[in-house]
Amino acid sequence: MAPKTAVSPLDLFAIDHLVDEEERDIQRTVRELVTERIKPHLAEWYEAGHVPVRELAPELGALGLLGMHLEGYGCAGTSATAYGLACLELEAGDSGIRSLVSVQGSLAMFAIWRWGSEEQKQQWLPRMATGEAIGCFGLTEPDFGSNPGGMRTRAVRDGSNGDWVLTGTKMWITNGSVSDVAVVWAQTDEGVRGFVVPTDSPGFSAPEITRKLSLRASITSELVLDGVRLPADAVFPEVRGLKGPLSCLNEARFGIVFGAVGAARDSLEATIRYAQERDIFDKPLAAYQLTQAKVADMGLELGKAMLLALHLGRLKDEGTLVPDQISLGKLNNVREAIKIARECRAVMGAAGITLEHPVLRHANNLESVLTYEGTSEVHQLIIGQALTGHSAFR
Ligand code: TGC
Ligand code: FAD
Repeated sequence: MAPKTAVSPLDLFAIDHLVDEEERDIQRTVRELVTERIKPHLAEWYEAGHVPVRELAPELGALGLLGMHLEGYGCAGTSATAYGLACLELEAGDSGIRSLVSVQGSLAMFAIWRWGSEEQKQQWLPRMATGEAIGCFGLTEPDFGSNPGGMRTRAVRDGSNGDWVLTGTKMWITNGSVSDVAVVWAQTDEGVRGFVVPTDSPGFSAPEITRKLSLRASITSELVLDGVRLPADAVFPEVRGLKGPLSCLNEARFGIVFGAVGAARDSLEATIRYAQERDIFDKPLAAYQLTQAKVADMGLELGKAMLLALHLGRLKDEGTLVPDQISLGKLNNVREAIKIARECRAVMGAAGITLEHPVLRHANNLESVLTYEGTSEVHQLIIGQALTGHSAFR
């Protein structure tokens, strides 16, 4: 019998019906950008361990993708769901490209937008929205990743003008060495506070972290603050304590709930295409029951992940989404995406290990995605606490 035409795994769920026209247009535009501008270079960037952030940022900014779901200051002000769909398409290219956009928009810009003074917003947000200025977000330290409350970076008041002096080291900071501005969280006498640090400040440096085997199309750096002196108004005026940085993580984690679906979708689509073309023992790999059981299970998990992402998007747009629900989404979707990418790699056999196909690149990237923005274990503990009432972090 002649083979039937294959459908894209997400079409099986008729997910298009759940997305409105404006959201679909945004998704289509980002998909085109990724297909035409980004995908042709990914293998090269991944191999080189370098991505031209300075070149890409203005192009991403021109499409309104930087600080996309924020209102005012040159930002596009789209729905949260539209932002999620953009993250999905970016990560269908590469998690590193989605990270570039997440860190700029959901971490650095969101922090300034939500907690900054009017002067800080005016100074940075319009230039960050266009991609002229790049931002990074320094929370993690060498000894404090999952437990950022233990951070050692310290900011103390100094001199009659009320200057701040910052000392410490941040670790694993995306976009660090290419940033114009760093949002840095530091201990003060009044608890954790956030600082807007121009990266040309004396005493600031951002050595790049090299030899990564994951997220190679992304720039990752240390931030070294060696007595960086800042004026009194460099601090976020009101917020104190961990809820400052954690409120920003909610935004970035939300984007990852969608983004992971993109990496999984791209892996599965590439694998189905390959299995249709690859003949083994005289017939296509796709025509074997064992292959079909795998692609059916992957398509099912992919569709469920997408439905979860859309559900959380709708909750966010109606203003009822809570952090525990974001943890459910991040835990499920990244965990399932990495399983899918690894399974796809196995289905492809040896071809799956090369940069000719995206599957091992996605799987390797997802190792970072599983760890950053709260490891799977951290999200299990957040959900466990919500369900049982007991905190098991300590
Ligand atoms: P805990 O005592 O639970 O809370 C301290 C204060 O924070 C409030 N809070 C939140 N506020 C807003 N959103 C949330 N999700 C919040 N979770 C907690 C809480 O109400 C409390 O407020 P207050 O006013 O009473 O002081 O804090 P804890 O020290 O026990 O830590 C909790 C824990 C472990 C869940 C948290 O620290 C955590 O999430 N750890 C993981 C760290 C993490 O995700 N780091 C990410 C760094 S950035 C990054 O990875 C970028 S990757 C690049 C990319 O995104 O693409
Ligand atoms: P650790 O906290 O040392 O955890 C090690 C292991 O212990 C993990 O398996 C963890 O799940 C487990 N664990 C932790 N706590 C518990 C517990 N209570 N019970 C049981 N098990 C536990 N950070 C930023 O601030 N800004 C960035 O831009 C940024 N970009 C990043 C980019 C990349 C590519 C990567 C890999 C990381 C980035 N990070 C960034 C850092 C990231 O957020 C941290 O790596 C993450 O929070 C985990 O911290 P850690 O690596 O120190 O692991």
